[in-house]
Amino acid sequence: MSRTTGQHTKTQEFIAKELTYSAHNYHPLPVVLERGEGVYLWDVEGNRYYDFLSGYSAVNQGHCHPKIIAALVDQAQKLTLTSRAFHSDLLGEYAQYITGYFGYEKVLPMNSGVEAVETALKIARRWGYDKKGIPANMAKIITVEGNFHGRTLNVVSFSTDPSSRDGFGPFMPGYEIIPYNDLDALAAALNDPNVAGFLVEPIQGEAGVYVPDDGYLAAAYALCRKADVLFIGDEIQTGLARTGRMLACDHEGVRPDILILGKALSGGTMPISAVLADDAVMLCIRPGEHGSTFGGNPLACKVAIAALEVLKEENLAAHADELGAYFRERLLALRHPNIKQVRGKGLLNAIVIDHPNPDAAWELCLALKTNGLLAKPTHGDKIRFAPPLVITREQLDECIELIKISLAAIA
Ligand code: IF1
Repeated sequence: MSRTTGQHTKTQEFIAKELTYSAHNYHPLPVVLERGEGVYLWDVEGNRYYDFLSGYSAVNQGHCHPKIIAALVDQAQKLTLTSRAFHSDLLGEYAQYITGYFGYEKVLPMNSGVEAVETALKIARRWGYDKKGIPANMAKIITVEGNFHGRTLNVVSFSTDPSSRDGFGPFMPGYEIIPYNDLDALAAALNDPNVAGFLVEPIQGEAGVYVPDDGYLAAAYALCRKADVLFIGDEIQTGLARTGRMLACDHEGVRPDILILGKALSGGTMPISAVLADDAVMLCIRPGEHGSTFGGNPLACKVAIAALEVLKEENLAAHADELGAYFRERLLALRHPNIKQVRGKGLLNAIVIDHPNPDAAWELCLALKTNGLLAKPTHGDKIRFAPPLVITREQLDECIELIKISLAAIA
């Protein structure tokens, strides 16, 4: 069955209804999905696709992973929410499990990724005042150009992406933006005694899978230690086995002072995020000073434990490491004139398109869709390739062929 839209009223009907009643805050590929299983998605026309976006790395375990869905369904029939006004029988169990899993003393459970980022920034500021002695309302956080940490007004206050930031002022003060992958700039910024934290993605996802130089994270961490500044690692997209280690920071042996997780923490079933830190940092937040209605709800606790168990049981970090290297090697071997660069770590990869047509990346994604693979451009000329980590070598080989024949469409 053909995958070209325009000839299918069902797809058009779904898109038209969405355009009529839903905000136009995205420009999706013209495909309407109704089912997912493992690495596959099916659209309303019955076409099957390889998912090479994985919900922006939220579906590392594969769509509708049986173990995660079983945990979800089981708990959903018992108790979904108590609020934190009362205790539940699962928060302590989950908190013990996830802190032991990553080696921290405490977890603060939240829901979306940006809520966890906001939480981490509040914790860092509070630590700055209570423990570092920064004067009231003077705490600064260092962030980097090309960052993406979510879409709240505070977080877009330090975005350098006009489409994330323009038109949403006035912005939150207290942020200094330095170049990414630039240790001299970080060292200079850390001279300010009012700096409480350094917020960074180990690999910049939205910027188009921008991998910093080897040693950058370890050197940045050392500079933060020396300046008594908290290293805040946003592993919402790079964490949970995506880059070939459980955390991207593990490639350099860096243990963030504050670790932020999200996305695949639920296996793509529901919003679950977490902030991890040791007592000296986390206990700066006292009862009643932070929270959220759904943060740490029993359904999320049960689902997150299952999602984390799957990562280890299926050895997904090592699998991503091995297949990611294979994938990049195969892409490079194409020696395609329109592929300027192949970059990434584990199964978080991207190609940079070199083509006179500014819409070439989008057109390539349309051709990929027609050929049965779903991916989306980021920032114009880059296409992120991030399949679920459960993909097999044989499936990857098939996807390389699909990419190859699709490249002919933009040649
Ligand atoms: C969109 C990007 C990816 C993230 C990192 C925090 C968050 C994200 C490193 C916030 C979220 C999502 C958001 C989604 C598209 C997607 C995205 F293109 F926006 F940048 F993955 F690269 N830190 N990323 O990647 O987590 O609140 O969304 O749960 O907003 O368009 P969230």
